[in-house]
Amino acid sequence: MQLTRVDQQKQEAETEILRKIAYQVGVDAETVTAQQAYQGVAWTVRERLIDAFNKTQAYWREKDPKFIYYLSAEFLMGRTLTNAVNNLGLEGEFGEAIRKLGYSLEELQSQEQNASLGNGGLGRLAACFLDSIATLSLPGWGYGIRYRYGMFRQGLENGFQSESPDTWLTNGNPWEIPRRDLAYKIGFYGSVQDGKWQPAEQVYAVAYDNPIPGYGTKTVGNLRLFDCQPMSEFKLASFNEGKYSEATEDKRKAEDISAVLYPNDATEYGRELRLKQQIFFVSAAMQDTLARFKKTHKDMKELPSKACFQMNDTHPTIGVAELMRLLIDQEGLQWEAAWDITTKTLAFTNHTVMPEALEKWPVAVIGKLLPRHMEIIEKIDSIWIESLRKKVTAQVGSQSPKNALEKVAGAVKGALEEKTADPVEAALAKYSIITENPWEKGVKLVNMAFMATIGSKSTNGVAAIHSEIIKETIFKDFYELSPEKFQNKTNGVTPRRWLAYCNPGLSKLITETLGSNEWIAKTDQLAGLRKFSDDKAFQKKWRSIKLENKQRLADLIKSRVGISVPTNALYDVQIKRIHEYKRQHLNMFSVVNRYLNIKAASPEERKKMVPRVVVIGGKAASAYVMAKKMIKLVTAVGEVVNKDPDVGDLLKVVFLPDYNVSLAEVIVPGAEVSQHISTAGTEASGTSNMKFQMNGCLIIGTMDGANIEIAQESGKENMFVFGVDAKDIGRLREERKNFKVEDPRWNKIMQFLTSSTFEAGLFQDLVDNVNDMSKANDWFLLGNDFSDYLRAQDEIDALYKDQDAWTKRSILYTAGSGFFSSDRCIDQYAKEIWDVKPCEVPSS
Ligand code: 26Y
Repeated sequence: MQLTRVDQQKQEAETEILRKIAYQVGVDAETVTAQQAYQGVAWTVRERLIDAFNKTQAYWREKDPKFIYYLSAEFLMGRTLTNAVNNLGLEGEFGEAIRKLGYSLEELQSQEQNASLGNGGLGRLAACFLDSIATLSLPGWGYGIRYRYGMFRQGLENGFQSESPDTWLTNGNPWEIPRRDLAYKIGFYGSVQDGKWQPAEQVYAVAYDNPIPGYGTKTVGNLRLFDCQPMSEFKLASFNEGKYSEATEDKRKAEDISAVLYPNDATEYGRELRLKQQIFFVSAAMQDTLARFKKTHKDMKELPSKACFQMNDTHPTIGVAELMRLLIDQEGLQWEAAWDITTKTLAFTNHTVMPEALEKWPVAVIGKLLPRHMEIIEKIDSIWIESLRKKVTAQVGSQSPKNALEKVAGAVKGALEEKTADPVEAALAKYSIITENPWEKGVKLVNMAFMATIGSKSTNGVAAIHSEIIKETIFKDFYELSPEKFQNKTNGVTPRRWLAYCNPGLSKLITETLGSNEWIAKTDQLAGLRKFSDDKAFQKKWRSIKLENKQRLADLIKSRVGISVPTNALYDVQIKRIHEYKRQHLNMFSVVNRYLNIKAASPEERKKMVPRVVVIGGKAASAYVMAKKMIKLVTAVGEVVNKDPDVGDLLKVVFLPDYNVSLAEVIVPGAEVSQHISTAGTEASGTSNMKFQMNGCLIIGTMDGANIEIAQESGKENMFVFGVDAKDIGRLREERKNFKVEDPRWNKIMQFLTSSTFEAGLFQDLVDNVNDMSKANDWFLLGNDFSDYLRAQDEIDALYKDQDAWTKRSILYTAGSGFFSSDRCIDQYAKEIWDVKPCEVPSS
């Protein structure tokens, strides 16, 4: 019998997988475990990936297009199997073979370790960006660190967070290609003589390529991660002398560099290690890029037409000095030429206005670890300040100095008003990269964000409001000088992972309804769902898919924390890093309020209440005491509520430990309302809000970050908006000292949290922080937003009683989410910052 082409492909896939199971995994197909089957399938998919990867890279070498290099300390990739199978269009071929082994793709995928090489939003954004860069066939690579241990694993001990190492590489990693022959030298310490740096220590950065398949294209991009290795593995002489630890000391020290993400910076060694990591991957990335560039180009001046480095927050910004060093010291360029190239090749994204996250390295630390870079930074700073001084002087001329100075920058005006003795110098100091530490006299710091802005062609924020805020605050003076450099690029998320693959039920319904699956690459088409939002039959289908997803989430909760949650309750979710500005404690105050209401209600009244399951997930930074206390708040309140027979199924409070990408892929589709309740002006953008929106989950939120644009796209009237306005925050913070929350419910909650229900004093500090203005100032304004938040919560309950009205809104959320595809975002970066154009391998 003649086999059809499809059958033939299926058979080939099966044969390949069985070979892998036999010879790579080394087991019998009859007795294969889920992990072994996963390995067999993954190593097979890897080959398909590499075929397409090699073709793409060869094509790009031939065409020599301009590349974008995305420099990021974080890449929160999650799992690869499903994404690779689907993006490569292999589900048909592989599905049957997997079933024959006795498994489903989902079961095999659950065997894969998450690649958690990131903390949160910024790292996941980088991962979504790689997906879109490949999908749009843009020549581009990501560059980062191959951390041996990713984001710590979170457990619970007595309701408190516990941390253990993330040993994600223990089963091997089928998704990477080690390039042991591709290693770059990275130097540290030493001295500079005659402008030449002699490092006292050197390590190797060894490349590992991680192919990134685009969707609906043959393009497979690359994430190149570097592993740190010593120059010499082993000192045999030391070993023979019986100095065993000395024999391997270099290896251990080198391996520290790529060991963990953000080593604790409480010690000097830790701080140095962080800076070592930064120069490590940035230098390797730049050396790698220049080496490729030089194969086909002689003149370094062409670099800006062939490469753009996007620096993801301040972590890679030592790159400004590194590119200058490479161009001057290695390539022999003059300062001016090198500066011209650098400022045309680099671009910078800011992701936060939180002062503690804006890196400032002590001059002493950089000077010791990277003496040549420090020299370069000092020169950049002095030339920069000199150029400003010239502008000021030129403008002073015959005019009154005050007016002339005002033209140069608002900062001068401030200095004049403050009646500073020398307003020009005072104003110029505000622009300086090197500043004195306000908390430690005599200690000088390098402001990395300032250096990045000065050394880049563009600086962008990540949501409309955030991009405005940075122009008015941290970069105010720079914005006034060069407004044309400042841009907004509202974040986006990949609709493949965050809708098509994580929510197959909804995805199928959308495809059927719109008549094709084109929406997966053209999310604008989701707007076509609007006209079905009132259609009762469609609403019913929409709801039944939500119910299935809620069941999946309920099963997950049961298996992870042993709590049974009813599926007829409203699923209310807040998942993100735990932080005071994100206000998980405000959420818990409302939970306590709900609990007290249930307790006080009659049986009749209870019947009218809408049952709620509140799910909170997220990790607290290991040194962040208050965030850890907030986790305890969730678990402790949960314990009281969940076992109270008066409450029954009316309220369940769940803390899901070890929140990560693959957990989010189950939580997001199952959520009905999600919370994005940061103090206005503090959350740069948020990206989980977009994922929830895509999956038709309603949002309760403040007018902060991308919530504002989500409200524009899906209708503000459809969002549960509350809270004070970002523009009032400054004033309200000043008025806090005399502020008192008048709402009686607030006091009841504060009393409850400090009552004997909990261990004596357990939440006193948390309560004092927001409630005792003699001790603290409620910096994140929970008191100001409290009553309005509860009002919005009541609106949620009321609407849920009308399931048709609720479902209509849910549909309108998905219909309005098209703008938040990372494809749209990356298209804007490519056109408005990078000047990089698609270059797709032609179909052969
Ligand atoms: C160096 C250290 C202090 C540090 C480590 C991690 C500083 C910052 C970060 C990470 C920041 C981050 O994840 N920011 C988030 O970026 C997202 C993507 O743009 C935004 O959506 C989100 O609002 C922002 O908090």
